[in-house]
Amino acid sequence: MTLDRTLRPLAVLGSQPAFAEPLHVGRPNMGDPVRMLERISDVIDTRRLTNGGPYLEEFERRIAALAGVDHCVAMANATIGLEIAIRALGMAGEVILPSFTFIATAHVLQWQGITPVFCDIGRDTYTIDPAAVERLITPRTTGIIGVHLYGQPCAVDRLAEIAAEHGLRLLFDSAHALGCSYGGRPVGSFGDAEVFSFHATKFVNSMEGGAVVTADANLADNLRLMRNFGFTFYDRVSALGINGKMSEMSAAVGLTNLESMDAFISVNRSNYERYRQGLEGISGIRLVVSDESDKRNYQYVVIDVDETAAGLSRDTLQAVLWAENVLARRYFYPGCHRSEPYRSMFPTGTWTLPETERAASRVLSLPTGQAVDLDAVDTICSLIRSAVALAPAVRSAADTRLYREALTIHDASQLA
Ligand code: T4K
Repeated sequence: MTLDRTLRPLAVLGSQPAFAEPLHVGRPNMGDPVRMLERISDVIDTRRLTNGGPYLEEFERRIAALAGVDHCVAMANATIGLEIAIRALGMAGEVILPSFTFIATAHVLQWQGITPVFCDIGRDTYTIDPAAVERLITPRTTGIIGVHLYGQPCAVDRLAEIAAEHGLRLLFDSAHALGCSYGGRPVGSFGDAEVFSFHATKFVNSMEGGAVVTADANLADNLRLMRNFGFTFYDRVSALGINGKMSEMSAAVGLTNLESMDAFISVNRSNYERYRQGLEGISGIRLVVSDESDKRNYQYVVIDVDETAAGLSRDTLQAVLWAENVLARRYFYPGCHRSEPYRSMFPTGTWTLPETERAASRVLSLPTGQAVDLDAVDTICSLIRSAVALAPAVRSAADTRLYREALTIHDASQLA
């Protein structure tokens, strides 16, 4: 394949946007529509809507098998899954987690009165730095939450050693890492438990949904109890619980989408490869490469923008793309520690997170998945190539009305 390296006119410089309709990061993938409708219609016919049911049970069996563990407890979403897992594991006091993650990873602690202790990430891995974890352990620490960011597993072995040495619980936020593996072992089989997300924006979705997977039978029993108000029988409540249940409709959708998981990965991988080729040689633009020695789902295509080498900042590049209707996202800017309530709770200088700050100012997620074809990827790459080639003009357009309009087309606050 010969790549088209010709430059494109840019909307921020007065041309028409390259795409008439927005291209999103997180547009849902959908499995076989016939199977999907059959199952949805079955849910309606049987009137088995929630509180357990055949689709939920089958979904749990399939996810447990994928994760290589005996137990899967499906949840309404990953956020409630994390909350319930944290409580079931008895975490309290302080828990160490990366700041460079989606805000839910921090909120699930704070929501339960547990102090989140923000840890830095590795420069190349974007995942929690085990050496930094060790420095943050205090007598109040009860656990560590690692996040397999962008589907790249954390240093699970080292984290397990640290957890064992200090008697800490180890939980993984695996929202991005379904179908990935580490050292040949599936993600889902590490730590005390792991939590998947099946939110609409995840590459396998159940519309809203999550699941806690674990090898520990007692923990699984506890998770099931907590997920359903603590009920052990019709009118017998045996423990404190909440409502974390996944509905049958979600399970039916999740199950159908799961059947297309390999097809979704294959689309993601083709897009990722095409981005890799199309972005090659653009000064200051580096594709965050998936470590392919293990299984990956290629759900996130992320670039790192070196402002000095590219001649334009990550935020300027994002504005250029938004003006073209390419809604690239800054996952995960600005880092949890710079978001409320944490920004106000902790005085400036509490955290030393140089790699987090660096990553948060440089990364940009690009659209992929079923809704993005290779031609669209080619166009996006050529827009990025053109923005870098025309960087002086793009920068000087930054003060013009056109440019400001580009910033406000969608949600200016996203770009603040
Ligand atoms: N831990 C980590 C590391 C996570 O990334 C997440 C969630 C969680 C925990 C918690 O998992 P859940 O409790 O959600 O199961 C989105 C998602 O809401 C969130 O689930 C996800 N991470 C995060 C990375 O992204 P937003 O606010 O950035 O998404 P939003 O609504 O802007 O959607 C992105 C784009 O996707 C939209 O511009 C349009 C498109 N879209 C979205 C939805 C929901 C559609 O085309 N259809 C849709 O139904 O948070």
